[in-house]
Amino acid sequence: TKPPVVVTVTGAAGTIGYAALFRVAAGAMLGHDQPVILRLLELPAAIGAAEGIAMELDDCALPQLVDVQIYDDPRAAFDGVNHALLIGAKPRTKGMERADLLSANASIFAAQGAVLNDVAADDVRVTVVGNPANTNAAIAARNAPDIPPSRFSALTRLDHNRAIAQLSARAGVPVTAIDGVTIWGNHSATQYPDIFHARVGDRTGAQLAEDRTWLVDDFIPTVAQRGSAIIAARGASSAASAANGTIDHVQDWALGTPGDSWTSAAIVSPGVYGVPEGLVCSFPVRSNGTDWQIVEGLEINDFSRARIDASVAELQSEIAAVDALGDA
Ligand code: NAX
Repeated sequence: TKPPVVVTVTGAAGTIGYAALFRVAAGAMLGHDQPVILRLLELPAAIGAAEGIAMELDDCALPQLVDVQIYDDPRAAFDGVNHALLIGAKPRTKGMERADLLSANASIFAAQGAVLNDVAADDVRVTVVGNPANTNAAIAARNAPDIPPSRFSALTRLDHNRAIAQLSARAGVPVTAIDGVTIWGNHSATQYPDIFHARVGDRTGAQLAEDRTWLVDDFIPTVAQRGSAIIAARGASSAASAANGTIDHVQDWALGTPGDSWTSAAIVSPGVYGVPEGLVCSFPVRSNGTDWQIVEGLEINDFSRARIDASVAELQSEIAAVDALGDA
């Protein structure tokens, strides 16, 4: 059997953590032949809840789950970690300014990046889910000078999956008949779901995009504002679908994307597609099982360019706000 992989989940007792842990432990993320050691990192106030989750994980008697360990100390939780799922973050509370949210999270992710730099496994891969996810990932990466920036990513796979689901409904084709969708930019309302390179059954995304009213007034806002629609309907933010996106993201990263198909992930920009180097921006990506590779050479039309630029401008303003506050 393979040696176990260490997966550390922060915010493990939160709603996304709870939805993710059981599937990770059951082999949905790294494969059913891959033993896993789960490390749950939580704030001291949620350690009791994490202990309850560990009891439930025990009670599943899962064959691939080697051990469950609970921590409130990041240094211990990240020691030797292979996959860090950074889900825990400070939520935006009533009356909180966006700058305060950025600042509070910048402190958390700067500290976690520095600790990962010191104690993580040499092959560590980091997936940031906690919001503002892109900027949190950028902050973590720049506080981890010994870890290649390519090992840091932020989740836009939920947005990607939402776009596929909307296209499937629109075109009346199964999700498996859809490929070549891209989420560009920030995991926020400015994100741009690009279908111009997509294949949707026996049609192309470009053909569907000829209906500009649908594209502009329906498809793009439905995908970009899906999180708010879920909150309005459910009274709570996306949890199981966010956990599912996280698992899809890590699975593709660790096991590789199939064939020529691509997915979306926010990664540190090497300065392509007009995205300044160092920003953590969502791109079309493939994985060879080790690294994400940006799909290069896609033609970006004016419609797409304006929307990508707007989301990139938001990413720049987030980093500028963090820098102005001097927290990270
Ligand atoms: P919850 O509030 O249910 O859980 C968060 C958990 O994190 C809590 O248990 C808290 O104790 C813990 N925590 C906070 N700071 C921590 C720290 N410094 N170290 C360890 N644990 C810490 O939130 P949940 O609904 O699970 O959402 C988690 C994060 O995901 C939020 O920031 C949320 O905005 C973000 N999301 C990101 C998505 C994405 O696609 N990138 C989509 C879903 C979600 O909105």
